[in-house]
Amino acid sequence: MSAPIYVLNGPNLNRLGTREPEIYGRTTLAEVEAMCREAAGGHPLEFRQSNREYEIIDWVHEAIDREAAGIVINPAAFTFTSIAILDALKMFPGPLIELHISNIHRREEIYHRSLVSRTATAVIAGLGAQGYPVAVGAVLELAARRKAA
Ligand code: CA2
Repeated sequence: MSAPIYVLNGPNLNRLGTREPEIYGRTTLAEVEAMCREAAGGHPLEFRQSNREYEIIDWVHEAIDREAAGIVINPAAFTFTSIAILDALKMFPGPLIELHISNIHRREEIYHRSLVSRTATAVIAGLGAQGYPVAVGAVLELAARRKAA
């Protein structure tokens, strides 16, 4: 069994598709998960969401211990506040994609300074829910390149 891809989602994203559709669209998190599984094409995938910072940190540690193929993370508001999540992500040696549904740089200033970007391999922002399968595809590609190197 190959190493899983982790797709981690931060606070409030369990409400996706129910509020502010002009910013976040109408796709629910369950639909996002299905899109990710399709993009993974049978590759094992751990798809998770939490409103608790410590839980996300524990999942990053789990991904490190399981030598995950890659991590896609939408840290939501923790993007801008959590040095603890940044520190955990810094320990992950594989491909790490920071993902935002909205284009955070077009929004208010409080959404401009990502801490997570300091360690991300790449950042996807503004593609809507479609960014998730794009990110999963990128992780598969980057993991294959890493394996071949
Ligand atoms: O665009 C994104 O994906 C964000 O990571 C979403 C976060 C925001 O703090 C980031 O700056 C950008 C907010 C998630 C809030 O989730 C909602 C879910 C449903 C309805 C409204 C908000």
